[in-house]
Amino acid sequence: MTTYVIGDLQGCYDELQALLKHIDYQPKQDFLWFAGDIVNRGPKSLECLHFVKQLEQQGQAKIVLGNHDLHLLAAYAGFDKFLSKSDTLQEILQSEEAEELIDWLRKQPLMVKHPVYNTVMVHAGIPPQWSIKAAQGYAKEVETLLQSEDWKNALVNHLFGNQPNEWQETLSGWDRARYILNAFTRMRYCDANGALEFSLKSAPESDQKRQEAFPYEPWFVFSNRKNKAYEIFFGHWSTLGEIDAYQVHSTDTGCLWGGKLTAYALETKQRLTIKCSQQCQPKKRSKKS
Ligand SMILES: [Mn+2]
Repeated sequence: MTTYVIGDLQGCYDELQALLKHIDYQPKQDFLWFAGDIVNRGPKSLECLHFVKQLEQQGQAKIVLGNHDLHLLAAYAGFDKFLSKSDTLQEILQSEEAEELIDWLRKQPLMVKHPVYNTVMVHAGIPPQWSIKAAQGYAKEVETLLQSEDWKNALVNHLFGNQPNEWQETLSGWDRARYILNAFTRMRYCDANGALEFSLKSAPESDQKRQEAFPYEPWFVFSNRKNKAYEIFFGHWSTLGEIDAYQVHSTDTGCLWGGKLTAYALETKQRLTIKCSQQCQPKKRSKKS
């Protein structure tokens, strides 16, 4: 039995099937963790969402919500003004299954913890000042909002936005929820206190770039990080490359952009990848997300 953590699919269904074949996936024995961003930009979001939902409902997979998954929920809830030309969500929104898919999706967690290992998965990251125990509680606060009857109002009117970008335990109401959701699903760079920086997207591949970004650093590099006792798996950062250091593991290896799709085997600590075809790339190649 192997547990594989699979990086951002973003509608790359054929690549997912090729990856599962490559790793000799055994549906009755193996368990899959999906790091979020199941949908959008790629050509087969409906197939990806349907496939992952089915596995999750059969108890063979877990997923965490990514920013693109939340974007789909918002689009369904009537947030049309945020639908852009690069979105490929119409097929889901117009599908007969839409209501069922959306109702399942909004009940998925922001963080998953392994039942045995000290291992967790989130879409983007966990701020340095949060312990894993605290993070679990914060995740639950926002999951409760998304699972409530009033979820459409929460998403459309309150949960999107870049502020506040700094965390204080005393934050309350929608401000508190917004920071929590942004940290779990959108964070790349922050400062030592967890102040989020949203405009930086590239990888800090050189010392010069790191200096330019100061005081912001990739969320996982801070030496005083309070969640280091756990291995953290995350996606979201397609330009970062393969990181297995700092007790974190990146899984978004840019399949959507013609890079690779990753499955990381928890038990053997092996990274398994396939090269992705040009087919999954968005037609009009715009900025990476
Ligand atoms: Mn993402």
